[in-house]
Amino acid sequence: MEIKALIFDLDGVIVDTAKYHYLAWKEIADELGFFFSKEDNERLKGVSRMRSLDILLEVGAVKLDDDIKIQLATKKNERYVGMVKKMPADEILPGALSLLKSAKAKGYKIALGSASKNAMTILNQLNITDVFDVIIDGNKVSEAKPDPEVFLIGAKELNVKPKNCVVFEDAAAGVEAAHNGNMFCIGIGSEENLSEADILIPGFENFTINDFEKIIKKL
Ligand code: B16
Ligand code: MG
Repeated sequence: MEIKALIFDLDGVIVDTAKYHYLAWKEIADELGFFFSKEDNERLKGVSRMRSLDILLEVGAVKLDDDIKIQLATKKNERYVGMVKKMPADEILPGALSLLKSAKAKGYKIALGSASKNAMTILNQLNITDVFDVIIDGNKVSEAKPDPEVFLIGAKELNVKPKNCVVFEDAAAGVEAAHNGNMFCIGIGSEENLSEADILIPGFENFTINDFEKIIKKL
């Protein structure tokens, strides 16, 4: 199978923003009077902001009207963006920049496929906006992962067929989205929550473009 494009999720694949999401959501939970653990936070990975709030409220068994929920999500986002804007560029995950650059140098098209509406802020903060040929984020999609929309728009804008794309994802919903879009998916993380991924790697630290090509040669 000929692979022409690589589509990267952002949070958890290129940078660990989950810790900032956690701190910002935890403040909301604290204010509502319940404890929100790091384990609970795992459930928020890859899901949209409003769905994240629903999960948080479910954990605290709190029911709120929609207008209050929008206010809370806005408050959380302001705090989250405040933290992300202070994030140094070297928080990019080990090996990610080198993989992105070497893939581009070899002629692969590169896209971002993220649920985050703050993707541009994060990419600018990391100084890596220019590496991407196409950036699809939470502002450009109407359906959240596991719907394949974010990856299918990415493929379409790159002018590459879905079967010629490989997705890198750290969330189960994202792996499912890639498969729903008929794309091969490399999971970033552990077997525990990514058992559906076609191949699993712990991260990019010891993963080069040559390793990638060895994998796709077998497809
Ligand atoms: P925002 P990804 C996702 O990004 C995060 O994993 C998830 O935790 C977050 O709720 C979602 O973005 C929305 O983020 O509030 O910034 O729009 O993993 O798809 O890159
Ligand atoms: Mg992610």
